[in-house]
Amino acid sequence: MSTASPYILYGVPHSLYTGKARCYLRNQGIEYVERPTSHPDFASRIVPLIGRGIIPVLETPDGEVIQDTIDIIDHFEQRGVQYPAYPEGPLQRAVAVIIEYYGGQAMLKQSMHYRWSYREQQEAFLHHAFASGSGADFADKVMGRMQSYLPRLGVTEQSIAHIERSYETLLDLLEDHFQHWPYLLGGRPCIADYGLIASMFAHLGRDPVPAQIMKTRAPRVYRWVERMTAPGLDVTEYAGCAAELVAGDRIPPSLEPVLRHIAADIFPELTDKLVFIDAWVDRVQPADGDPVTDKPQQRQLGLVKTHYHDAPVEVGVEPYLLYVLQRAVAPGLETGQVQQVVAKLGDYGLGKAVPLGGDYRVGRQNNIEVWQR
Ligand SMILES: N[C@@H](CCC(=O)N[C@@H](CS)C(=O)NCC(=O)O)C(=O)O
Repeated sequence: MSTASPYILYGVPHSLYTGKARCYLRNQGIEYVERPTSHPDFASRIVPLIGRGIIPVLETPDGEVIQDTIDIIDHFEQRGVQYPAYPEGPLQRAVAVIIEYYGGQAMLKQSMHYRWSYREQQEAFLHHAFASGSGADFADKVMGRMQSYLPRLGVTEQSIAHIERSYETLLDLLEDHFQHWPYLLGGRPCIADYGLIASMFAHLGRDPVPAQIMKTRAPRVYRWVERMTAPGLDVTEYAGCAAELVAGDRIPPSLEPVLRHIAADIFPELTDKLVFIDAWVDRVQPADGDPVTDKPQQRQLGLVKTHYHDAPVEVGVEPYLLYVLQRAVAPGLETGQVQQVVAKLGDYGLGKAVPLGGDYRVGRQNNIEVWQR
């Protein structure tokens, strides 16, 4: 047993983003302890440091406090890990980051819909989860707030049928993929798996209604969820599969339909959001280092009218999406290589998922998203 103080992960079992960080820690074999948000240190010490009530938060043995799943993962990537999360091949990297965006941002439609539109059927399960963190009275308040987010995520009467069809299609396509590979890009997890697991564990793989659909419709997908939450690589049924990504920067053929499905799901909404952010920056002209919103707990710049499949929706625009997607282009790639990657993404309808150009980026300072000019 090691005596050094381990990493501390503040989070809760039913939190989408805590799941992403937890899977990473477990898959990499990093020693950590998890503390719930009800731990006295969270309110007294961590929240004041982070500047907003948000999870997960990682505290390192040196006392550094890090919020955001990307920054948590990058903290370990920079120090070297057993299974590096970012593919070295530029196409695989771009695909992986786009899948990360899909699982962690775009799929909030699916995950929040199944969690809150079926609240009645899941009340005991959800109430238990939310009360464990914050007590019964507070649980009702938090649950009401979470449920109130649905319209701004694009979950409406008109879009719900599309959201459910999308979840079922994704399950069918992934079920086929996992016949061939234990992870999205081959024999070990990468940032694509950590992004997709965000929605696929805490909400869709765990809440009673969507988990039942997953288990009955797509057993191999459920096994991947189990695999992602297990320590190390849990790949017993893939004997002979090396713990490597597919060689030669290739995309596994069984993943290609998944990528086309993602394209059909994220456009035109993503483009409309990017245009909205461009226009906002043009109008407001934020300075380098300015926080992206006035208040740290506020995530959205405004609402944009767009479509989810053929349903009209009006959705909140989070600059954070740029923080995620800007990473699709590997650092140091030359223009020609970037163009090649974008052209190949175009084969899947994903060419416009990589935000290029513009005289600004979204970075992070002191655990808050800021504009970079
Ligand atoms: N970009 C953040 C998102 C974290 C996040 O949204 N966490 C949720 C729980 S899963 C939260 O703390 N929400 C608090 C709230 O909305 O009030 C990350 O990747 O860590």
